[in-house]
Amino acid sequence: MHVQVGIVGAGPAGLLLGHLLHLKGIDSVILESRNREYVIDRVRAGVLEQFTVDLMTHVGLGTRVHREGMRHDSLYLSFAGGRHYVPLAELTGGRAIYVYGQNEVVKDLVEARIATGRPLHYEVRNVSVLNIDSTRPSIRYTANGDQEELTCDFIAGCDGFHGICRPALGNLVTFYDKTYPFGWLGILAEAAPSSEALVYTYHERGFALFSMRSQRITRLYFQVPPEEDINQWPDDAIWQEMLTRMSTQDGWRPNVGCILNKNVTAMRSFVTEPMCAGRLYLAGDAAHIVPPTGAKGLNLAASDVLHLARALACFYGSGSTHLLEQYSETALKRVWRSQRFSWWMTQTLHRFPDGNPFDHKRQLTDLDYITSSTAALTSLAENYVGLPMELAF
Ligand code: RFL
Ligand code: PHB
Repeated sequence: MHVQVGIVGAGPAGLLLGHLLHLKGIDSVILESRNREYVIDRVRAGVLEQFTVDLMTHVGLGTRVHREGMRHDSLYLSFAGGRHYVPLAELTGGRAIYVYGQNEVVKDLVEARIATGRPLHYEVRNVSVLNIDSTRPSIRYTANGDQEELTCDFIAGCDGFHGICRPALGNLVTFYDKTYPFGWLGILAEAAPSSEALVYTYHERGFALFSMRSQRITRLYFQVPPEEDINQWPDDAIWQEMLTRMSTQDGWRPNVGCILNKNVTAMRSFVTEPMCAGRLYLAGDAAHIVPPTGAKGLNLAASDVLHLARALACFYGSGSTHLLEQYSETALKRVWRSQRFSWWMTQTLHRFPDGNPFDHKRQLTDLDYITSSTAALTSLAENYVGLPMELAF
């Protein structure tokens, strides 16, 4: 079997790419190693940039995010016991962020894919990519016990950080990597959000974050050692730590409720350069990882696939490969901007195990400066809501 674009991975990157290509009349097959419920149920991103919501709207996927998503025009930075208001929209000419879970994004994308009738295969095994340096690369895999080979004009590696596509790029790529000496313990709790905006906290016991998923579900995180065993954290101990780090002098604290889900995530910054070799193009977490402090990972997956869809549409429309040749450089500009911001948020808001009292004072001073300078606050706000991007493709 042959297809124009073979897509490995049905996370946000792979599904959105398939949708954009469909709108341009370009054929694709999406291959996913997990089952549909697993991909939808994974608790991951919660914050979408203005650009991502604009893109979803532009390509006909905006109905639910506008109806059920929560638009946030502001956030709080909390430190030294006080909450400081950051008016995101006011500082950025009306741009905002949206709280809309990755689960909901994936549901919307799966529904759109099914409506197109184009192939989306779950639970494929033993996936490998071959002949990427030729004009007929292929994907080999097993489905229902049968070995299959799909030849393609192009392959899109959208298979996340632990996928098989990045290793297939060979040794002509450079990896830029940074791991952090902490992770996040995250919970979903059945509790109404007690703040209308997200609260990012720097506390002497470490970072904490107040977020939400809906009017009745709160999403909370705090910094722990990277290898922390979640079983060492009974629910009562989690709430005690959350309340210790988050409660502020004005009496604000998160509402406590039944914990529905809890896990620990490691943190790293990682970039692959270039994001392609031959006819294999990476997009999303397959190419780069950001620590979640900047809320950028899914948004970068969206900007990557917009660039890639534009380049492939140009190729099929005019035969020109010039946008494909520029894909990596174009995508990496935004990737590095988001990397810098995510690293900056991470190092400003976390306690480092080797940090000393000087570092603590410096971080507090940094936060005090940011929240008292309109220039500094504007810089934070424009990076947090994300840079504008041309939507036409
Ligand atoms: P995904 O979502 O990992 O999807 C890759 C898919 O590929 C499949 N796969 C394979 N399929 C076929 N063959 C193989 N050999 C395969 N190997 C793997 C996988 O099963 C999977 O379905 O990558 P994608 O599409 O690039 O999307 C990236 C986002 O998932 C990720 O960046 C975000 O979740 C990051 N993130 C956040 N991003 C935001 O923009 N805003 C946020 O608020 C935000 N919060 C977060 C986050 C990530 C977090 N964790 C858990 C890392 C909060 C957290 C805690
Ligand atoms: C979330 O709601 O899961 C969330 C919010 C902000 C972040 C990361 C995750 O920076």
